[in-house]
Amino acid sequence: MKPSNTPTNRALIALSSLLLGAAPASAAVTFFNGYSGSVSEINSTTELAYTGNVSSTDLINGMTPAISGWNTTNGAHPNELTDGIHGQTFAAVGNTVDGGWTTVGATATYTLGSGANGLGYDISSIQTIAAWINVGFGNQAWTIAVRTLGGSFTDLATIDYQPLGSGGGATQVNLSSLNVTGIDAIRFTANSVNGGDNVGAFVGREIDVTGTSTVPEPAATLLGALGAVMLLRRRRAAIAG
Ligand SMILES: [Ca+2]
Ligand SMILES: [Ca+2]
Repeated sequence: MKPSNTPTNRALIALSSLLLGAAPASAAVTFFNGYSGSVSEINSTTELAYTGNVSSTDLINGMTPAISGWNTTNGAHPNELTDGIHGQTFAAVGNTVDGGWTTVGATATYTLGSGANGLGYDISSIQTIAAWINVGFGNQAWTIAVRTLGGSFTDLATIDYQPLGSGGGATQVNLSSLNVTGIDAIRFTANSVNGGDNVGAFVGREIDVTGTSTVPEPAATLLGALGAVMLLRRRRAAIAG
């Protein structure tokens, strides 16, 4: 946990924000079901500020998610969330929405499969970027759920980051040092932003999920090896005796 995200610091930040009348500087992130991690966030009034932060090599890059509820007006599509680029401003690309335009409750589910070791995947970090030129569409709020291999979806965390108010700009939230292991799918559900104005929607530009195939627990492997050594010793002792 970074010092800036301690409960005390968060409380102080929230208090100073209230006193100054400014938008909250911190993303509100809540972890569920024993999951934990570190949280950091940045925001800018410049729509394309985080163009260079997008990954094109993360675990879900290039994936086509199972989707429900998205707004696909003006070329918007949730596939933009995993295309490896941030996307341009509306007017620069023929009045096209170069991102995933949410509705409240819209979902994108990425199926990872069982991985190289048949044990699913460990997820170490998640980065979400939202951006738009105005109307608070650069704010973001998500519920993230993961499915353990052979199990069902359980909530990992909720993100609520709305520092832009009804203005333009970009937000980026990073969850890191996550203790997610053995999952075969991850689901993002869009929640309401902007106090419900603009139908509670925002424009996600990219979701990057970093992880690796789950490997067997080193402790279990070590215990297995120790057990084999003990067994050998007993057999040798029995033969010698
Ligand atoms: Ca994108
Ligand atoms: Ca990506």
